[in-house]
Order: sequence, then structure tokens, then C-alpha cells
Amino acid sequence: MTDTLESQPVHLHRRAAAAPANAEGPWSRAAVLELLQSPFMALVHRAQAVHQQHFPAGDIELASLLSVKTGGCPEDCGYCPQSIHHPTSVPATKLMGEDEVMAAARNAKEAGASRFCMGAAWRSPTDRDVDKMAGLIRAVHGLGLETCATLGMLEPAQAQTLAGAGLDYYNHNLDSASDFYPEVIGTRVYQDRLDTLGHVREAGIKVCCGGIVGLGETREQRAGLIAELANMNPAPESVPVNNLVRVEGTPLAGNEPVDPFEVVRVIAAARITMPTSRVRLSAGRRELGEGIQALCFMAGANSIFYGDKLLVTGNPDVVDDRALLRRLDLPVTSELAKK
Ligand code: SAM
Ligand code: DTB
Ligand code: SF4
Repeated sequence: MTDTLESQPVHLHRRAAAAPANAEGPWSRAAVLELLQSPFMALVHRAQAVHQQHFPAGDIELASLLSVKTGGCPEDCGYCPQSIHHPTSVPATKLMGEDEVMAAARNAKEAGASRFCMGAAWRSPTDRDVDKMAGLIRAVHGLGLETCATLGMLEPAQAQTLAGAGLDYYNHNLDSASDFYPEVIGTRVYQDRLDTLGHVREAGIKVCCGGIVGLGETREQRAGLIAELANMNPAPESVPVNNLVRVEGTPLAGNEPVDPFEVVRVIAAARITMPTSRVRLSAGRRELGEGIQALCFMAGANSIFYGDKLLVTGNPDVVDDRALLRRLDLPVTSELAKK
């Protein structure tokens, strides 16, 4: 299939030809596909060279997650255990109080995390929700942690409120290529995601935006997602690559797991196309095992979700993660900063 950048349907901001944000862009879907198809060793080798050039310290950022408002979400995302449309065992909760959030944030900081991400299962928060979140963000920011939030779709003024509270990053994933998106989500469209990302950028908040591997997408659609992300101007500062966690009761629970080497390829392609972004090996690390995680670090992943829980599903134990990073001689960002 011939697919040029021009034939791709939706873009947030096309890079201006005169002032490229990424050294190697713009990226057509075909060019990213070529990367994904290249011989595995050559791909990982190239990604590692780009990685060393842009991140000479080779540190791994530890980001801890907390679900501050769980379940009961009106969206129908086929992968998500928190949607009311799927019969999963996740009960809906109210927004957590500040004491509980601060206790979790202090724990995360003591354990070595440098970023604290608060997630809420909202389609789009009300202004009242945003005001409450602003209070939590201000408090967490006061601990000296980088703050991130993922709350669903935002209006421009809501993004401004969060920025004013000290929000460093907003996580809002494109999740998949635009041509595969409607097969997984019916309650919103791709452009809704791009609009929120635009509001976040305009408010001066850094963007955390990535996707999921294993939704049933083709390799070409994986290339489409990476091209979408890499061609944003500027590219997202953080790029989470999630390996689908197959949760019982969700429509995608029965998906075949993708070949773990494919996750490594996606990380490598993200690193090459977004050389200065933090690429986060995100959900689904337990299922990948330590050998594949090491290959992901080799391919340019330099951030992980750290803590025994993601939002509602499990994550590797903190002690095991620390042991793995030690065995691989990988320094941790928060500890490097102290030296
Ligand atoms: N409701 C907000 C939203 O969708 O943007 C924020 C929370 S939502 C859980 C954040 C992200 O988690 C999704 O965009 C998706 O990438 C990821 N996610 C959700 N369920 C997942 C699963 N089962 N496996 C991997 N990633 C998942
Ligand atoms: C992201 O890209 N992955 C995180 C975070 N952003 C919010 C969420 C992963 C969720 C995995 C399934 C769960 O525990 O709900
Ligand atoms: Fe709701 Fe986010 Fe889950 Fe979709 S991914 S159902 S928007 S919590």
C-alpha cells in the first residue's frame, strides 16, 4: 500500500518545514512500517545508537500511578476494565481524598519515583472535578514530584486551570492509528483526542501520549500510530507504549497476545522517530518477562510505571524492578539527579 504523510487523515499539528522539531521527521506511515519490518538486530542497534546520542546518562525514569477515581466510566474502550459497558469486577469509586493521595505520593517519592501520575475514569471531568484535581496536583507538586494527570477530554479553560495548579504533564493516548480506532472505541472519535491534546499544549502542559500494542491492529496500523505521534509538533515529551493487559469481561480479553519481540520493535521505532522523548515501557510488563524488558531498554525505552499496581491491574513488584535495573546497570533518574 502506498501511504504518504499527505494521505493520512488526521494530524494535530503538522511540523513546519522550516523548523523541524524532530531531527528525522516528518515520518510517513510507510517509512515507519519500513522501520518495523527491518531486521530485528539492525533495528535495535539503530535505536540504541539514537538513544545513546540523546540520553547519554542512560537513566530510567520511574513514574508511579494512582487511580484517584476508579471505574464507572461511560466510554466503551474495548480494552478497559473501568468501562461501564463491560462486565468486569471493577467497582466504581468516588474521587479519593487528599490524605490518601498524599500518602501514596510520599510512598512513591520515598521509593524513588520522580513522577506521580493520577488517573481518573472520566469521559471528561466537570469543572468541579477539575477544581478538586487542581487541589491534589498542587499538593503533590509541593512534594517536589513531577505531576501528571489523565482525566479524559478537557476543555481549554480546564487545561489552563490544571496548568495553573502546577501540572507538568497530561496523559491522553491516541491508543491506535486513526483507521483502527473506531473498531475499539465507539463513544468518541480520534479528533476528540487530538482536540484535547491541542488544549493541553496551548495551556503549556507537557504532553504524555502513546498507545497500546495488541488491540488486534496490523503492523501497518502500529506504524500509523507511531507516525501520528512523531509528526506532532512538538512530539510528545513522554510516549507510553502499553502492551494490552487482557482483562476478563472486556471485549478484547480473548485477543491473541502479540509476539513480545513486536513490542520491542515498536519501542525501537518510537525511539528512532522521537529521539528526545521519554519512551515508557508501560502496562503489560509482567507479561513480557525480564529478558524482553531488557531488550526494550536496549531499544530505547527509558521510563517505566513503577509501583505494585497500574490503575486497577498488577505491575511488577518494586523490589523486583529495582533488582532488574541493578542487574542491567541502569541508573534511576531521581537518584542520578542527586549525584
Ligand atoms: N479515562 C482517561 C482516558 O482514557 O484517557 C484516563 C485513564 S485511561 C485508563 C488511560 C490509558 O490507559 C488508556 O488511554 C489506555 O492507553 C490505557 N489502558 C487502559 N486499559 C488498558 C489495558 N487493559 N491494557 C493496556 N493499557 C490500557
Ligand atoms: C498509560 O499509557 N498507561 C497507564 C496510564 N497511561 C494511565 C494505564 C495503564 C492501565 C492498565 C490497565 C489498568 O490497570 O487499568
Ligand atoms: Fe474510560 Fe479511559 Fe477506560 Fe476509556 S480508557 S473506558 S475513557 S477510563
